[in-house]
Amino acid sequence: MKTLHNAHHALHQGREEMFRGRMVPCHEVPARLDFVLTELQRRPLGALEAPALDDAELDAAIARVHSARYTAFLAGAWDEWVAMDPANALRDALPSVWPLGNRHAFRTDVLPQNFAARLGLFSFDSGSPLMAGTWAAARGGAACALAAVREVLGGARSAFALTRPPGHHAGPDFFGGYCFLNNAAIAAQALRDGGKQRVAVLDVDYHHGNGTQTIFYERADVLTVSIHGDPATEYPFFLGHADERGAGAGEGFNLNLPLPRGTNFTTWRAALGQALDAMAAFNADALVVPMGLDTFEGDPISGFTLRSNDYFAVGEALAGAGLPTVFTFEGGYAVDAVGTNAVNLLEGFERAA
Ligand code: Q9C
Ligand code: ZN
Repeated sequence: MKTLHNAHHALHQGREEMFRGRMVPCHEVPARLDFVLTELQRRPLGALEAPALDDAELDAAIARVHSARYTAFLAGAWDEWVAMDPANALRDALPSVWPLGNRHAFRTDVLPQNFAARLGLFSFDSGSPLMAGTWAAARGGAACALAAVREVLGGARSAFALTRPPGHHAGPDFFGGYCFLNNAAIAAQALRDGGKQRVAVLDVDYHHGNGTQTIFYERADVLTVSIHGDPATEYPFFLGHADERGAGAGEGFNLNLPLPRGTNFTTWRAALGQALDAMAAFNADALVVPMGLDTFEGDPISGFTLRSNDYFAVGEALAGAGLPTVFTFEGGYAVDAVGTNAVNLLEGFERAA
């Protein structure tokens, strides 16, 4: 399995995130990726490559998933932030005002001139700082997802897009949950555009993949499945319930498997079995796995109790689907274990593939 890693990831390096009324150090730190890369050097699964960033195809692939006004916002965000106040050059940008949803009558069709307002328009939380290098880092991540898709379309059984910031909370026109561009959705769409007929996305991050769900909610050609902490108590709270089954043509093509905080591997593994059954019934011809390692017992912001050895079995079970598979790196905040856990999963996959 080839790994496509993002050489630009450390350009995105938030200082603090808002958490319950105070600023706390960011959980989503560059060392997360470095630990995975180091472990992959110690236990190689295949070549490690850093895809180039300047590619017109890349912008086209991003535009298949994200709106033009959102990517234009991201591309110019830092300059506008600093233009608001030169002192902002020393601060990360965080939103603090939101238009909320349709039922609140706030308008989202008129683009505000005020940049702080636009930060709110294009986000859903205040935990995702944006800084000078965010756009370049996020775009570098999309490049990894796209290069991983090219590997698989070229006949490889699997490929790994090792990138941060993560992606699965980002929607068509919003960031949040530490995510800016939805790498897994970009990969799924690129697989469709590359000739795969039915693509499944199986999200194993602790948090519901709300962005991916929203992107594909009304489509029958991409099955979205997510196993996650129950949104009744867990982030992102406002999406991820079991009764969200898709809409319109996409009805029946979204499956949420929420599990209570505290869930152990035996129960989690049973949910994975359900997810794999749904995928088999869908008859997918390609698979994208948004791979979060925050299901780990030692994760500081999550609540499942998977152990490092369990990830071998997760990888083996995923390989059992027998599909060309793209992995994207998502959450996992027990930083010194994230390399071991990620490579355990991928090695389990490789052994069984
Ligand atoms: N105390 C991903 O795993 N903050 N994003 C929750 C919990 C947001 C997680 C605070 C967590 C986002 C990609
Ligand atoms: Zn997560």
